[in-house]
Amino acid sequence: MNETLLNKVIYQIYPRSFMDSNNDGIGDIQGIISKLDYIKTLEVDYIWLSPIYKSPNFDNGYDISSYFEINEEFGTMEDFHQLIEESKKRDIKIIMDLVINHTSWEHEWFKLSKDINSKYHNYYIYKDGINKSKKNIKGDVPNNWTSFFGGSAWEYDDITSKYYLHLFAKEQPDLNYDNEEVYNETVKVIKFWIDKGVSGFRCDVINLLGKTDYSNGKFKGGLTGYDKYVSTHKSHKILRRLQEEVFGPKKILTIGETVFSTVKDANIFTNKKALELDMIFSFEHMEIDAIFLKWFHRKVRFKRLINVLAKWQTEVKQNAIYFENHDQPRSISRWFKKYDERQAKLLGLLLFSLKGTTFIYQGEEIGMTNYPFSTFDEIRDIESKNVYEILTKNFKVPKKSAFKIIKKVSRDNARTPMQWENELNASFSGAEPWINVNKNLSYINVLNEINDSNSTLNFYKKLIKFKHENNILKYGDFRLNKVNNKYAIIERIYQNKVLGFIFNFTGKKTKLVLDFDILFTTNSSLKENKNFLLPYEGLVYQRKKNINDEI
Ligand code: TEU
Ligand code: CA
Repeated sequence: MNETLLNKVIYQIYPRSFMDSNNDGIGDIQGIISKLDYIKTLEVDYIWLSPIYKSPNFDNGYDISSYFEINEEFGTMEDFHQLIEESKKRDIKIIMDLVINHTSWEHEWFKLSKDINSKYHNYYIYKDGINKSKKNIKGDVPNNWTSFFGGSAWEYDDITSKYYLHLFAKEQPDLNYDNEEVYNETVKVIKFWIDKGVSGFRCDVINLLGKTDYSNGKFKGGLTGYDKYVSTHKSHKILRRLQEEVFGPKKILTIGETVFSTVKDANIFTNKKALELDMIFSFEHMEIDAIFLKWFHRKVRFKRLINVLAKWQTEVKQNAIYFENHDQPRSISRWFKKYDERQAKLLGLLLFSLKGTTFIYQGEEIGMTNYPFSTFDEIRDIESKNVYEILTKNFKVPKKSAFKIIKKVSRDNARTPMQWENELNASFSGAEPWINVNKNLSYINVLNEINDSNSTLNFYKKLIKFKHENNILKYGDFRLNKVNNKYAIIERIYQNKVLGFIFNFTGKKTKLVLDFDILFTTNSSLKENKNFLLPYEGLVYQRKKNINDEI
């Protein structure tokens, strides 16, 4: 366990949607710099930037066409240097997104790879169709693997007459880590950014790097072939090597995005004796509202959510705690229904009650919600578009129903512009933004909340401060004292002291019998001798002894 990380807070920025400095409707680096003072008021320790590298943006930067250049829309390398400098002045460290499972199909390597005699051909994964047919006939693909974005993971290439592998969009060909040269290129990329002053990397789908072999794979969670490429021994080996040779010596923080990982995997990735990654993002708590595939929703049960969180808390030593990021719908819309400030604070308290490094996604701290999409034209995300196409074309789902499925879960829900002020485009940009601003900007915005002492924003600031200062919150063991679909009591225990959190997930006032010291609640107007919980109220208490008492 890396104890220094246990009270750290990381703020994720999706640069495209954070702040636009030059009024072209797209967020950029100067925009981020202009908001560093705001971020400083949150007192977070790190900023994680979603990709800012050169990219044709099929997947908004997760398709990189040059690892050594800044996406022009976001600014220049100069701007990036300035960001590093200005962040340093404010004692905030920068974490970059490292996307090395795949490149863009516009990357120079991929272009050159089309020449089968070039060394770059072996940078990617080209295979013949099973019938070695030159045509992309249905069923002729090299194996049964499917893409995370729907459909086959293989795309036929006319120039080479072969198929290439893409676990994500066809515009994102997978790199071949059986080739030592690819590993070496990756090391160069990482070192380049470390030299620029970057303190850490959030490693995109990092447990998919090593593919065992290219035969047919098994089916799970909507994906075929997962057993051949999810958390394989090859991926573990590559990660241990990167840790030993690159990250470790420079004390670089690594957070792995590890799809389909189990608690067992997590303990392998973060095992101190053979360290691969400092911590990982797990997905299990993101699946509590899904039936089989994330597109098919089931009713949210808080008991299920808390139990999954509890499992990770008790079985994994080093956790990366998050409820939101650029891939997930907004938690408040997802786990509750309509926006309610009390619920935003309740979820904030739940997030901070957990042991580990806490991640906040831009806008989460002000309670931003899903976007009320009304037409398909408003959708920008490649995943949503691909899945819509598959649903309507392959499965003949009526357009209206397909849209209904997509709009709830679309990643675009998290990607609408940051709501700064109740002004044109939420003061994100003077021009029409690349994606619509949420209509609730008039009451959910930073400026409003700065001025309201009882706001979600001010509550988050309090939580971050609490996280930094309270040792029980930092070191304390996790214990689930009570849970059902209406309430939960989480306790953290350290040196015979107990810090407890009570959550009321219901809209009903509830009687409370508690004779411990109440530290604070989600409702700022706390009265002493509190003997009830308000609707959606969360409460923090502390007690000294009898740590085994039930409440
Ligand atoms: O995401 C990986 C991933 O598998 C999912 O989170 C994905 O977004 C989707 O939910 C699958 O149904 C990472 C990035 O966070 C994401 O933005 C990229 O699109 C993806 O990798 C490819 O680089
Ligand atoms: Ca801009």
